Amino acid sequence: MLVGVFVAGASLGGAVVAAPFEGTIVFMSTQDTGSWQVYRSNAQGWNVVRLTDTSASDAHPRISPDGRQVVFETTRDGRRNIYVMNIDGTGLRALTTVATEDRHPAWSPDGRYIAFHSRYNGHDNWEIYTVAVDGTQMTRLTFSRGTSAWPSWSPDGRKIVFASNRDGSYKLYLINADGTGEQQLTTGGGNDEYPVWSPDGQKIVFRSNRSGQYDIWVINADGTGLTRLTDHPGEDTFPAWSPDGSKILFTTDRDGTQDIYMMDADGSNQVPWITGPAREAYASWAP
Ligand SMILES: [Ca+2]
Repeated sequence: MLVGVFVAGASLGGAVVAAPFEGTIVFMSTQDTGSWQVYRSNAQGWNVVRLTDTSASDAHPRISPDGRQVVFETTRDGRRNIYVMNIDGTGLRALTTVATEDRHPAWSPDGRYIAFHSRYNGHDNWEIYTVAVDGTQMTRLTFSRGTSAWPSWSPDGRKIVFASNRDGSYKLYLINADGTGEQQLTTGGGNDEYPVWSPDGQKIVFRSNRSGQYDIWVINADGTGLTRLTDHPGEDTFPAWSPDGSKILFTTDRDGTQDIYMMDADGSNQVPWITGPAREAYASWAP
């Protein structure tokens, strides 16, 4: 297990440690093997434990809504496939097979399904799919001429937000979880990517370079209220909500190598949360 060089942000900068945050964070880091592996910490960013140990890339983990499982993508079978494991790293099992290439899994709010983007062998077109957590019921949701990627479920389970470059640059789109009712959410210049739906269903946080640099932005789920949350020449990416929606974790290289930061949901109080000399990225947080 990990001998940590990670530093928890709440102790940096002489900041007073606030009341403890509750829950569990999972993220990915290159610290131990040089390739992405999956890690777990408490919500303070402390007690870091490595959950995977392969020569492959185990990337883009997301913790289940009940905090008991982790889904991630792995190259351990040669191509990228979706795997699920228990929160302690046991019970590892594949959801998808080497016939496809599958990335960026996301849990449905009831924990029964995984959305991800995939391309079949020989196809260069990424589309949004869902699959039940037992590996059955694989369903293709999108049929566009461009890439559709990075799905995230609404908390009521009815819709999925994703990004697509079907009209040139990446914009956010909504689709019903059964594949009907597709509609475009964002417009304008630049790329809008990595959307994540807020726990209260009202907002979608994402990264965008519409200002000329990659920052974290948020928009209401009805398409109003587009707001920039970060403004830094470094690359801010991979936003994720705290379970109560009051905080946002994100990944940034503003200090040199990728680290995980936390901020209030309005963009204030940006502080390092999980840092280290290697790359730490793609946090998600469950109760
Ligand atoms: Ca780092």
